[in-house]
Amino acid sequence: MSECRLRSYDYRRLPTTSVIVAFYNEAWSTLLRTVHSVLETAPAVLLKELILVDDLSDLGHLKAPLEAYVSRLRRVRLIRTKKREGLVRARLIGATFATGEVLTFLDCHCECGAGWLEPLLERVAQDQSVIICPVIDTIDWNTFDFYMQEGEPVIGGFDWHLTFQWQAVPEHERRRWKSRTDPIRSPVMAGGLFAVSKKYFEYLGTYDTGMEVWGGENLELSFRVWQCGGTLEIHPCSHVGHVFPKRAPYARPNFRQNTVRAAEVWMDDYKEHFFNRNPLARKEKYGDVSQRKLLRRRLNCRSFEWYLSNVFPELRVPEDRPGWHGALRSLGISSECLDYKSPERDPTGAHLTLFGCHGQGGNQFFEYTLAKELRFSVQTELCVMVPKQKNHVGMQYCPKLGSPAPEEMIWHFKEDGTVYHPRSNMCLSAYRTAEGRPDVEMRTCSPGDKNQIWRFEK
Ligand code: LR7
Ligand code: MN
Repeated sequence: MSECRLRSYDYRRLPTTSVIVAFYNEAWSTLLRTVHSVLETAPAVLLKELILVDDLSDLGHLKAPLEAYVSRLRRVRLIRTKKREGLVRARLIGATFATGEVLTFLDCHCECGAGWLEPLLERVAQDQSVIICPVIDTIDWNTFDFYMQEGEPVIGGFDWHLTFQWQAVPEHERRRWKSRTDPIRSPVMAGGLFAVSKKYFEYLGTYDTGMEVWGGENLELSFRVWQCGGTLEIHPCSHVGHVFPKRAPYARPNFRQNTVRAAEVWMDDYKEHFFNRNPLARKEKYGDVSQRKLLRRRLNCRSFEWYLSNVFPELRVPEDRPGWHGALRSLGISSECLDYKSPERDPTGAHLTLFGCHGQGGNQFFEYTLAKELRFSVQTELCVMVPKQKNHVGMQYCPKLGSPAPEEMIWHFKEDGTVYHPRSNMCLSAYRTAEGRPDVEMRTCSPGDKNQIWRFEK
């Protein structure tokens, strides 16, 4: 943004930083591109060192060749872990070698935009309790084209499945700004790219070292900083590109376990909404979190309820009334449950079908609300509906928070298990297509027809 280019920084007033990059089996080119882009963009007076942490990679080029290469670079240190630590502990090991006042974490396949570092350091200097992230631009994994986020950046959010997602800046946040270059508050961070005062990071309890390999730590740190009195922001004047690979280069088996640890420590009773949607998470062995709970008490942190109403009011809290949420099993074709098919998976645009009940929530989790909607909420809130003059079943964005649902989205889920749609005067029915595939459509209600009986099950 032109406003960003006009800003100038007094380096003598900015804190120094150590950039920490943990990596596991990264390609030579992307790793080195990250290193050189930091060295070329970070002002030498601000960059104490760049710490590379090899998390026990086994690729040959990361052994002697990498060591020889970085030994020629000033300010770059290469540290190797003795066992596979996972990104959380690998980053923390890197941090123990940091001599800068601010820790700046990056993934190992990044390219820093001109002037990315100064706004981050300036923000930490202004307020020690801010965790500040750059805008994350996309580097295409295939062509390595750089896609810059133009204009207003997106911020971090999540749904009740606890999957991270980007979202638009809400109106109340925009009203808070004085200029387009103000930092933007974000409910959560993507995870990999941020700067934080070393002292404050330690005060906050760094990371949950019980988290393995990949995943969950970004939500955990985000909840923690907000609930324990700090702030999480994105600086619109700081841009860093990140390669979003087509496929993860390593297995990520601990994702769910890590997420459960975050939920157990920070979400209070709201964690139930997550567990309802992810029954496997409820059964997950997540280890000991007593130290993290102790930390939460010691820092006198706020409740998740406070977080929801003050930091993320856009997130609708589900009702999840007993007996009115879960998988919707058909009595007629009893192996089958109502199943959401994303636009990528269903080019017909119906988005709703039957699929073998798998008991794992996800695409089969629906919620019947007091407002008589049938809601599906992965990423966005979708409501089951019947388009005017049609007997097919579809999905559409639910009404905005606080607005009533239009007639097309109103259902009477009766005690006898029929799901009646008053607007069309028809009932939700299971049936088999000509090819014998189970599917759903709207049909005239016929009492006693098992194909029109549905049961919520956990
Ligand atoms: O066992 C491991 N040891 C490591 O050192 C596993 C990974 N790592 C390193 C890895 O080499 C990389 O440098 O840790 C870093 C992150 O791993 P990625 O790049 O495979 O993760 P990602 O980019 O797919 O995932 C995002 O979510 C992760 C959740 O654990 C981390 O927070 C990542 O840092 C994070 N990346 C970003 O925020 C960049 C923007 C992506 C988005 C959205
Ligand atoms: Mn990454």
